[in-house]
Amino acid sequence: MRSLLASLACTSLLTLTGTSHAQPAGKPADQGGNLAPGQAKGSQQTDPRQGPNPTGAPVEQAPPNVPEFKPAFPGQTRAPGVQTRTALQVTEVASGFNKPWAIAFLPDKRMLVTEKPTGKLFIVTPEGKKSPAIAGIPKVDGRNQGGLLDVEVGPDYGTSGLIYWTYYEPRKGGNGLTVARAKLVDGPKPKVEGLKVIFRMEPTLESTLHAGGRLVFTPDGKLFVTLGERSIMEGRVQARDLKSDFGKIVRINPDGSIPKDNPFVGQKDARPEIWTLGHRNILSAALDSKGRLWEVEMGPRGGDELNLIERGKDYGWPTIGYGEEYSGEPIHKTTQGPGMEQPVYYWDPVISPSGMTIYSGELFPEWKGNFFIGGLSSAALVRLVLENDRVVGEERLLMDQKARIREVVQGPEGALYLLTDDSNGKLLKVTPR
Ligand SMILES: [Ca+2]
Repeated sequence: MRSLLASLACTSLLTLTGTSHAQPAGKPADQGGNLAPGQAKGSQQTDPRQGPNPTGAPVEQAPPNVPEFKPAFPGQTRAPGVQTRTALQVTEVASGFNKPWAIAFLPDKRMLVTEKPTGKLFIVTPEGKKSPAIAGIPKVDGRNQGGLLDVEVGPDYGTSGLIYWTYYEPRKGGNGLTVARAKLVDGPKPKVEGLKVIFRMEPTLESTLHAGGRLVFTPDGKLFVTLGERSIMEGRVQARDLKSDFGKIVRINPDGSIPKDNPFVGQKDARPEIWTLGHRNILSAALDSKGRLWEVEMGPRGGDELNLIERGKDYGWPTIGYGEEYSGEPIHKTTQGPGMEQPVYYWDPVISPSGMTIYSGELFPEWKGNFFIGGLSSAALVRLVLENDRVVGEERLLMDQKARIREVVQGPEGALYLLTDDSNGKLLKVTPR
């Protein structure tokens, strides 16, 4: 383990990033127009969990890609900038991962870490020692955004030994996102056995893009799987089609069966696993302290979105949104539509979100309840402060690392663990200095 030079106070970080958003903390901000409805100016300061915020201008100062699209409500984008007061220590736990994608903690504090293109899964000790690749993981289609993606430790791991993972599966006629589970057999040469595929995204289509692939277990023992719409037009047009899994969040039981209380069970021409529809590509998803599911989805140019996920709802892609094609061509006629949900927040320009955790630890009391999102193109750890389900503050952390952040997970002791998206990807740990 070695400490990086970059163990800096966040206030210093902000001045070192080279972006123009830094503003002295404590300066009264003229951001009243950005407060959510019903919030009095300055009311945030009464909440001891969150300290003095907002403090400054929005962290995003670049011009929007789609200026003609306006927010649906104040504070839906460019929330006031906030600054973490705790000085941060960034420690490199391990490196040498080829485009690592996900971390999951075993009960003994070792970590499972996936490598996207190679399809390899490792066990990593808290000291950074890496096991040989776990044997028995099926072959993945590792091109582009496919490969071995998320991994989770089953809720009954203590008795069953079951782990769960997502991958782009090579299939006859194309490929698709698949979820498997198996028993982890620990030891010097770890392996999995008793493998069972519990879910296959349908239909099969040939695309190496927009895989989705995050897994989230709920306290009541269900499993959410986030699914992309494959990017190519043939897939995109299915994002609001209930006959297709593309662009959906699905909810299954851990054995792959379908919960009877899913919203579209029994509906003609609808797949019973679907929980919500109208998504583009979801690589960030997490539960809050109330057990509610939130996701941040990769949007088009100018259209990354934070959404609160509610049973059976339609999140509008590709009909509504705030972005445009990367070519500059329009996608949406409008940002709002009947029966379609508004994002709680959006980014224009985008952050390229991947990985997400809602902080519940004790190591950073000022971060309680805050959202942390990995930023790929933004090369930042994005922190959001929410009140009453509205974003009231945004911060970009660790920009001095100049790394694409693929994953953020809270460790058992309350530290944040990150993966950087690189052919020499690093496993980093963030603690108070
Ligand atoms: Ca949407």
